[in-house]
Amino acid sequence: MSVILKGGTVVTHDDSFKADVLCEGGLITAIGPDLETPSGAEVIDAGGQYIMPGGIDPHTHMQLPFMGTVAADDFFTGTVAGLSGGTTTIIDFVIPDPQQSILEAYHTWRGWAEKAASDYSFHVAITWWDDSVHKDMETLVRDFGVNSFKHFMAYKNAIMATDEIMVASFSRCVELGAIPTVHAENGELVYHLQQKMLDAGITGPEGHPASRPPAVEGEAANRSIRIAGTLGAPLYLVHVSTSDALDAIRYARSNGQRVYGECLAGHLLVDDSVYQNPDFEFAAAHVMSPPFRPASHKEALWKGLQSGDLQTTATDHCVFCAGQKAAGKDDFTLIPNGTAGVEDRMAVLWNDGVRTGKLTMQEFVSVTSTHAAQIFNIFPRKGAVRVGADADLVVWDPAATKVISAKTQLSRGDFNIFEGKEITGLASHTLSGGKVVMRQGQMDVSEGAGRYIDRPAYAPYYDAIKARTKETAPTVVKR
Ligand code: URQ
Ligand code: ZN
Ligand code: ZN
Repeated sequence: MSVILKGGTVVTHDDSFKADVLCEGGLITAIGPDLETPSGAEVIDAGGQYIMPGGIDPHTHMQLPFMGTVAADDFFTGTVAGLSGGTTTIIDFVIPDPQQSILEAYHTWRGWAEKAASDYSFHVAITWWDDSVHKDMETLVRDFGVNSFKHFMAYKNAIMATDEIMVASFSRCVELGAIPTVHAENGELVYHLQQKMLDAGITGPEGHPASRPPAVEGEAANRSIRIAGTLGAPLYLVHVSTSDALDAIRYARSNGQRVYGECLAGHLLVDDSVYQNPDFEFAAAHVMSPPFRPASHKEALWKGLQSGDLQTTATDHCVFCAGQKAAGKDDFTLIPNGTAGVEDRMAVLWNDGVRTGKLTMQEFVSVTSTHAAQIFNIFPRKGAVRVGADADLVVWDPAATKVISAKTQLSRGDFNIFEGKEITGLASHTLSGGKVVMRQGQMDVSEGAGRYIDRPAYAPYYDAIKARTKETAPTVVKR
């Protein structure tokens, strides 16, 4: 199957130039002016449009069992939603229960993801610690292409990683050439403030942001950064939502510490006024952690993207419908935490970022695709428009318009945090593995077409392994 994109402008993280792009056998095979069209190839007229690397969303939770229920989008519906908006790879999360083998949990999630319509990979959460976790982390790095381990500093009495766990796990990451990542909220403070709210009779969704003020994120961000710095570990902070956490990241980076920050499309556009809405369903639909913040934090996050102190954008796509959110009708701490976004991330970032002049087109490519590929060590296989890279591409029509609505979304969710937003600039075509999977909004997808993407560890580990066993590092691709 060959596809040729004709007459477009290629936009990468550091360049833009007019060229045709030829895709054969799932890879990009030629880039250049006036390419010849192979017989039988599908021709896409990209005139007046941009050809960019397919989006990478480094933070999703498809069909996550959480807070007594299961997220509504599974690996098929969630990846189809992503493909419709130009996202061609997701990095989801294996989240073992405390005391559960992390290898066993990994294989469970691999089973769930077999139905994915696009490529996918997994961060693995460290929610407990003993010698078996220490050992299994090496197996995951060496044999299964995991190079990132997540630590939830929130969710006390559930999956919260204590300082003890983080010190042990971050140290292990250094040995293995892996990167630790954190959900930075002080879980003890959250728990304490939640109890205070409930004792004061505050049971509605407005109690959610009140129990997780910016300082709760700022403290945890600083603590995790200092732990990583002390241990010589890199660090990736997921869903940075406050200027408090951004300041900690900026300070660390200005001192040469290898710290990365991610922000969510939701936190860039939505503020905490949503929790004051008297309608429970509306306010509860916005309950996610960290919560949406006062507008000043949104502005700080945009500046973080512009300054380069935040490197990636994601969605934390974790969908719960009204019937599931109702579990917290009388107690906000029981509302399943999570919102959607994988479908709209790139469009809202283009509309509010590129069209406003906050981001150049190249910066848009960086924060929606290339930086995630580079940080998680799958560049230039992903996140690039290069000969030899996977043919995961989005053809972007800067003039196309739509109004975002839950009524027309592909996600199984029954709510959209960007409801009613008028957008200019959309994916007109998405290619996944060289196959056109979306044409002008029409999906052409297959369950199970997605592949698991190995993410090799970083050099020091392989040097040690090679020295020990004289074997070469596993190939990056298990096709
Ligand atoms: O904390 C997370 O990232 C997961 C559990 C999704 N839920 C959320 O509110 N962010
Ligand atoms: Zn989180
Ligand atoms: Zn998450």
